[in-house]
Amino acid sequence: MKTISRRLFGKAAAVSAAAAASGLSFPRLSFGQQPTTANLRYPAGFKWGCATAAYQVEGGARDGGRGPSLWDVFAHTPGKTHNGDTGDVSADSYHHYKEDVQLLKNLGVQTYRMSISWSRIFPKGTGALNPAGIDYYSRVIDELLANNITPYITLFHWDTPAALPGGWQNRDTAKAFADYAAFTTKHFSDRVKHWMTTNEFVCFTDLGYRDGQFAPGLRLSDAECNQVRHHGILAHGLALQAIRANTPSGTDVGLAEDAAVFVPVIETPEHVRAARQATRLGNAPFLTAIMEGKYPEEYLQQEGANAPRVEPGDMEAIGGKLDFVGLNIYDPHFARADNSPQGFSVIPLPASYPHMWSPWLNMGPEGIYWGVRNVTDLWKVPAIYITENGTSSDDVLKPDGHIEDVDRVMFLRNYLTQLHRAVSEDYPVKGYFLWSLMDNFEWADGYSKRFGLHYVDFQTLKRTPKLSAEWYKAVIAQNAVL
Ligand code: GBH
Repeated sequence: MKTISRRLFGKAAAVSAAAAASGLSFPRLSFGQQPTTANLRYPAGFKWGCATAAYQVEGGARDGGRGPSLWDVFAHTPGKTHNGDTGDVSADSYHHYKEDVQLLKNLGVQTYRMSISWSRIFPKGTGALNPAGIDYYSRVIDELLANNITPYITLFHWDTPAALPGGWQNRDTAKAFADYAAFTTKHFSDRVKHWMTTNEFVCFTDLGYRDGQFAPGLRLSDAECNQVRHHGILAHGLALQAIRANTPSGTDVGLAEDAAVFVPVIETPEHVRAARQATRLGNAPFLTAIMEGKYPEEYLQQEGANAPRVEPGDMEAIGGKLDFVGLNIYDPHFARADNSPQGFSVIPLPASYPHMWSPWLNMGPEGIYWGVRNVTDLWKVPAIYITENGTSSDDVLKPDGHIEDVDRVMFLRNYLTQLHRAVSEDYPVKGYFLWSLMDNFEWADGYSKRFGLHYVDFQTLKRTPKLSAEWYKAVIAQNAVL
């Protein structure tokens, strides 16, 4: 990767030449000249979008023949979610999808990342199809296309059909997922050209089966958890093969992964190398295995007898070539070079490290740049999308109807400024999906954390744009960070 593009270099040279001629070194642009944000313009054709996920926004949990998912079961189990909240109704996008497409249209986005609920298509995960579920997504897709919005669809955002025996402990679930992926992508292949297999392995494997904090709420051993992880990436690999076999050329397939992001503590070559190495090993069971078609030796050695059992053909499927890698970027880690055998250490964050309204959401705009850079430098991926980025905020709907989420705008402005650096250095970032279009069911946090550009009153289901929606609309219109 070039470290600085010719375009940027030319601009910098012109500015310093002008400064030299005038005998001034600062400021680079004097008052009344071109605004600085003009330097933060994105290239023509950059795709702006918003993201949501089926269980988080749809509601209609028992409507249209939908089968229950592990998240229905989990959320209905006392003590598992904040306040006992469930996705039964949520923002009720199942019934309000036309209104939601108008929210997208008003923002001016070119793309929308949504997910399909597996158990709306196959209520039991396998076997009998549910025509009403297919019809629902068909109408959503048509509505998007009629409004000039390109759908990017995730096939699995954690809502495993509850009827599948053993969930992700069972290798057959990976095969069932590939069958569902084959059917669904084939069925919609005339209208949908961009697919993501899975969203965030760690959240439906480790958090569900080892830490017990997400569905299905189990606390299994390391060996069992490694096997669940393997079934997760196997599902991705088998689905990738199935989609390739069932869709015409010109169909792009990727995934959406919250790869652990490592920022070098200081941007010097040794720490940059450390951050890259930390990225490779920190994502060993998931993205690294997928990008390299094998588990790193270091991971297998570390897990020893607990390492996953792998069958012949698994790693070939898992390592299948992707058209794009989707990165969900939130909180960063910091890596530094050291003399340990692995050559780096990860810095524990000081208690004073700033975070957003969700306590885990440490603020780290550089993470979006380094996430892109580390992944591209390690694996030479052809295209990257930021498939999620955004923040919760203590949004208050004031009597005048305004929600002034300046903290969300601050967060997004800084992340998009850092993403601009990646784009300027010619890293292959094609688009950005903001999480989220509207407030929704934030998993174990229920409705206590709002991530939307639109405020949802969960009693009346009224959507109200926040200040951040107004801001994002202006960013999209100008194709620049404002
Ligand atoms: C994404 O996960 C999800 O894809 C999306 O569905 C979700 O709504 C969005 O982020 C916002 O959270 O409770 O301290 O144990 C982001 C990665 C991994 C972040 C799990 C929260 C739990 C932290 N998430 N993590 S904690």
